[in-house]
Amino acid sequence: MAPALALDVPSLSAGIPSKPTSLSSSPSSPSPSLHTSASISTSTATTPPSSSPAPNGFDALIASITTLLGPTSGLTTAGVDVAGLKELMTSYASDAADWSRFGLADTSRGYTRNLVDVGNGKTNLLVLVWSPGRGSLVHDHAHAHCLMRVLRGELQETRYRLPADYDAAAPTPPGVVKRTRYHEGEVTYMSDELGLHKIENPGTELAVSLHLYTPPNAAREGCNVFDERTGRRSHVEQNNYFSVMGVKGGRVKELGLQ
Ligand code: CSS
Ligand code: FE2
Repeated sequence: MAPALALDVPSLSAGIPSKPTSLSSSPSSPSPSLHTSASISTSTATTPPSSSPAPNGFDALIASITTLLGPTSGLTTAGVDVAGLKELMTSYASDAADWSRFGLADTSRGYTRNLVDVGNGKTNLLVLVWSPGRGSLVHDHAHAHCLMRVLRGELQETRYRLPADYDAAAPTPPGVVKRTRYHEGEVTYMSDELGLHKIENPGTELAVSLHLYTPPNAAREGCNVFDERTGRRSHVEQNNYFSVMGVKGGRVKELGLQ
C-alpha cells in the first residue's frame, strides 16, 4: 500500500525512487526549495477571494464540460464523447486572467496539481504548473480518459509501451514509442489503451496545462508509476492537491472524491 501524500511533501528525490509517493520526477540537480508557494499571478491565494470573480470563459468551459457529460456520461469509461470534450478544450479562448488563480507554482516539486472542478463527481479538472526542466514519472491513467491542453509554454510527452510482464520480478522496461512537443493552445488525449507516458517542461520558465480526467478513477484509486529503467510498477495516490479551488491546502473530502 503506497503512503498517502501530505500536501506539503516535496517531490521525491531523484534518480529512481524505490517507492514513489508522487508522480513528480526528481530534479537532476537540486532546485531551490520554496517555503511559500508562488502563484503565477501576483496573488499567493492562501485565502479565498472575498467575492467570487465574474464568470469568464474558463468558467464557461467548466460548465460546458459538465453539460456535455450530462447526467450519466463519465460515471464509467464507456460512452464518453472524447471528441466533444477535446473540441471544448480546444475552443476555449485562453486568458491567463481566468485561470491564474488556480495556477499555484512550487519549483521545489516537478509540478503542482491544482484542483479546479470535480464535475459532479464525474471528472477531475486540474491546472498543473510544471517547473522548468522538470516533469512527471512514467505513469498510467487508471482506465480513465485524459485530455491535456497547454495553457502556457511547451510540454513534451514521451509515450511508452506498457510491458506485458510489468508484474514480473524482473519486468521489461517500458519502451519509448514517440516524443511529441505540445505548444500553447494544443490539446492531446491519452488513455491506457495508448500505453504510458511522462510529461516534462523542457523550457526555462514555468509551463501550465489544463487536465481533464473522466471518470476520476485516479483521484479515487490512484494510478501506477513505472520505473523507466527497470519497468517496476508502483501504485501512487492521486487524491493529493497542491491547492483546491485556488486555495492552498484546501480540502477535497467535501467534494465527494474520497
Ligand atoms: N497524470 C498526471 C499528469 S500527466 S497527464 C497527474 O495528474 O499528475
Ligand atoms: Fe498523464
